[in-house]
Amino acid sequence: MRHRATGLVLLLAAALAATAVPAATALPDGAPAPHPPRAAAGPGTDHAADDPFTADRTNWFRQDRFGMFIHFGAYSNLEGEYRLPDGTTCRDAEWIKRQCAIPMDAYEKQAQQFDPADFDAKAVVKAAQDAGMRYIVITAKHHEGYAMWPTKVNDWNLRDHSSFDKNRDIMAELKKAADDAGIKLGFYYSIWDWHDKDFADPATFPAYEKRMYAQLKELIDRYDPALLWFDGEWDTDNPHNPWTARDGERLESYLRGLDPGLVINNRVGKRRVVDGDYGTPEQEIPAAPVDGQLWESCMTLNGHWGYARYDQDWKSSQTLTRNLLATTSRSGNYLLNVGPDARGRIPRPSVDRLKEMGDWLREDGQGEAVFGARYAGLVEEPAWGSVSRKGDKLYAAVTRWPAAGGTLHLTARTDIRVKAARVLGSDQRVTVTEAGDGFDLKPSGAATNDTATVIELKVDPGPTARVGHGTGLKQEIFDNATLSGDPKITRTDATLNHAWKYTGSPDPAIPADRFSVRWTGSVVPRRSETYTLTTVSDDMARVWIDGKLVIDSWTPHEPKIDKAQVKLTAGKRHAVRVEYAEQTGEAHLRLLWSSPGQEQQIIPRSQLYTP
Ligand code: H79
Repeated sequence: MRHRATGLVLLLAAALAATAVPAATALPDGAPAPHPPRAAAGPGTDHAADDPFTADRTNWFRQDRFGMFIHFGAYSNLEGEYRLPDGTTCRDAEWIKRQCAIPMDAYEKQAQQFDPADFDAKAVVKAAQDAGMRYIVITAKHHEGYAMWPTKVNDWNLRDHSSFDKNRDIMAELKKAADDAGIKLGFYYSIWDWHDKDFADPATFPAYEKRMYAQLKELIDRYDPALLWFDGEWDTDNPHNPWTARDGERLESYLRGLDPGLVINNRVGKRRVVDGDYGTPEQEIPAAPVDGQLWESCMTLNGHWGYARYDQDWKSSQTLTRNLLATTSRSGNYLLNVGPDARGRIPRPSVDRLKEMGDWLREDGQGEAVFGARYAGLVEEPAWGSVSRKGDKLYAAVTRWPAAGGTLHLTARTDIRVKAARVLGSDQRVTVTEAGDGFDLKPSGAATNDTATVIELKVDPGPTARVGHGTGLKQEIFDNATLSGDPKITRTDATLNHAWKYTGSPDPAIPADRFSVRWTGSVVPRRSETYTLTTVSDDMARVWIDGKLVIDSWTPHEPKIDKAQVKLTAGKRHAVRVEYAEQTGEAHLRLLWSSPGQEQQIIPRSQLYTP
């Protein structure tokens, strides 16, 4: 049923496009276009927006590094505690409805009392700014389904179901305050919905999905968010969650049609490397840069996301700042959460810790180690702290300062020279000597603070050849899954950066299933180093460099990452051949590289040459 309905809508969209009527204006008032207005999906569609590692679109996200998460909803009104019929108290935070088995009518009744009159957008933005945070992501709707803006889609929202001032709109207030402060605003939106009666049943799910699209369009139209943070995409019951990767494809493409500038997290789909713009480790920090993806770790300040009156177990600002440094040094972002109380106030212990983080970041320019900085690459991560890189500077944030006369060793991953070294906020000298597999740093004085003392190293990262003038690889496309016979299409492909997903294919003449592609030519690195080649593929891929098979992932698979280490020479043309095959279902192929001196990215067009 559902697919038939989708087909009809597609036909309608095609008819509209054929008569050159802008789809957006032709739709009934308020009805969301179920497909992107710009291009109908189908053979020939490539859903890859760009390379998130290098795109202008994601530039702010890659530089800003530090954001504020805000968990605020009808659950906040309970402040984490619910009195059960037997007189005992059940505790949780944003999951309290589920974990304490609160009946819907009782939950709705308490939400009717919700009056966050003390929510002060300027104070929230100030807390973020004092922390050094550059963006804010607030729960527009959590799993409970309650909308924190005056949605027209239903009455289960802060204006229509609360004791709050009907003339206020906290999202509009926050947007205004954030804009005034130059801070970006994004929205968290849970796909999983415990309140909407149509959600759990696959037969009625399309009706829910239509309302979800309408709500997201409201959020985009009214508040122009920089980012959307989805959640609740996983397979689960109680209630059942029908969300599929196909639903994710449709939603992501709809949203990008509405606003091509959006940054979207990977939970828009099924939290895989091919979904959205970035990965979302939760309550953990990956030990190294994440393969094939930008990423952002979200974490709590105490043990809960939503306000929990009983939880006073706050992390120290020292721990939090070190977490931020570790995250940045692996090219990730840190999204640190606050949970306003029933009146809408951020708890004082949260504000205090955020302020202390900001104080550290502002002190002696230590924020240089974070903002605009990324994975060092040129050196190994030491046990005594973390190292980030910004241009020709390395920032070693030392958490274990050596005793007087002691040294800090750095292992070099490539041939670099240290030209100067200094401690931020101190006149002491840092002596640098080559030692073993790298060099030793010997500071002459004491640590400047207890959180992390930053040594700034000016380095010569070694020779890097100029940007090439390549135009891409030769691409041969076959209308079968086995690279058989003559290619149907032969052309030049600028980059191997493709997300054909379920509906797309390399060309309108190529079906969405059962096709294959071969790319040939040469790749020219800019540095003489050991490169890591990374493919993201579904269904099958293999890669040869200089005639040698280095990635062999020729067994049909779901979206998957494969890697190979290859020694390449700067300026030299290394023969490359990539083969790809799609049988049925989703189709993806990306080819990235990284090296000690080259940050992870899709291999750019300039470094690819046709045979
Ligand atoms: O919004 C925050 C969480 O509510 C949400 N994601 C972050 C950003 C989240 N949803 N699910 N999970 C996190 C993981 C699920 C954990 C569970 Fe449980 C363990 C669900 C049931 C047991 C945590 C503990 C929630 C209730 C009890």
